[in-house]
Amino acid sequence: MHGLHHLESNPHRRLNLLTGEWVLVSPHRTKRPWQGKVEDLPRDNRPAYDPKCYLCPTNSRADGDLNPDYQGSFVFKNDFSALLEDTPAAQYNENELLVAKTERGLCKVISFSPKHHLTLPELGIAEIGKVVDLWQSEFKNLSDQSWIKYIQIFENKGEIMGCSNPHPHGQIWAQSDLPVEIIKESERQKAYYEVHQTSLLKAYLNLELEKGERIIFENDAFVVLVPFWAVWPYETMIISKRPVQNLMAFDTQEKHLLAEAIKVITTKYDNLFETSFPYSAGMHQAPVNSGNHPEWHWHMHFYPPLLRSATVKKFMVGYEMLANPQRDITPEYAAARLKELSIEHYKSKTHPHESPIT
Ligand code: H2U
Ligand code: ZN
Repeated sequence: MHGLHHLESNPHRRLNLLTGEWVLVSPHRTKRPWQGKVEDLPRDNRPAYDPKCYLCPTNSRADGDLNPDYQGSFVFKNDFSALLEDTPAAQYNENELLVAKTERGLCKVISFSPKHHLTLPELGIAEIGKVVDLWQSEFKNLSDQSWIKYIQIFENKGEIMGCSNPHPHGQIWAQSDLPVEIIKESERQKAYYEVHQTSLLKAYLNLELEKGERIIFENDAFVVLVPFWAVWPYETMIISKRPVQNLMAFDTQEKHLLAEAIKVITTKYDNLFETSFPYSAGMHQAPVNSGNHPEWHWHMHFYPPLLRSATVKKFMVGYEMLANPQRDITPEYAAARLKELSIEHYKSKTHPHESPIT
């Protein structure tokens, strides 16, 4: 068996363990790998309170409700929910050619902080911890409703990702069936568990910890790494060291350590191009109200689009739309870059009064 270095400079494919899909890596195209630059973009002078923001305390939302004068985080039902609770069950199938079924669900929005001008990496670990607490209590409330089978907790950050409002916030969608990414990851984890009686991600994590070359950060409960099969240039995952099925299993200490891991990776992301780093991030966890899922191992994905600077993004087009995702810089290279970056936010260095680090 050859070591990875035999592949490293040649075009090769890597297997995504969680989905069974492949990514094409073309490292020979990066003759001069570090082409990153810090752009001199106009400073973001958002106020701490924006009277027109639907997430700021005391303001009104689309449905006419007033937000309370909240501290910490605040959750409400999305006024334009993509899924609705009162959707009746119905199916349509014509000759197995035209197939459809209704989907029941509900969508919530979580404001991470009353402060309009901050983002996750600019919140203190204790404040991020409050967001983790709210994720946990929302997960509990939603999973208490037996018709809900899957709960997706996520954050869409940055205009480039289609995020409508810079006020720090995330979303939760809960639904009566399993979405496609969860179906893929369920099948792969189940197949591994049936053979090995251990979680796929636990085995993968042990190997990564042994190798070390894709590890960005580690504390007693979580590891942040660039997955071997990363598609996005600076894609990462947070994986819990304990193979738990969902975030209800995290105790107070683990919730604090998760907040720390989130703070570290999002701060490093911002520092990479000295910009508020856009991404879609979210947790994957076991389906609910459908029995025990010992194969499922909690993890969080970060999918950031930026490639070379605050404005140069990777496009998933052409060959990637039609055939296969592809990348140039290797996951090992991305991990080395992210690892060496400071965990002190760049803004707090240049504008120490603006960004609390606690
Ligand atoms: P983004 O995270 O993609 O920006 O979405 C924010 C959500 O906030 C979006 O789904 C909802 C939108 O429907 N929203 C409300 O629930 N109430 C409002 O008053 C405006 C926006
Ligand atoms: Zn706001």
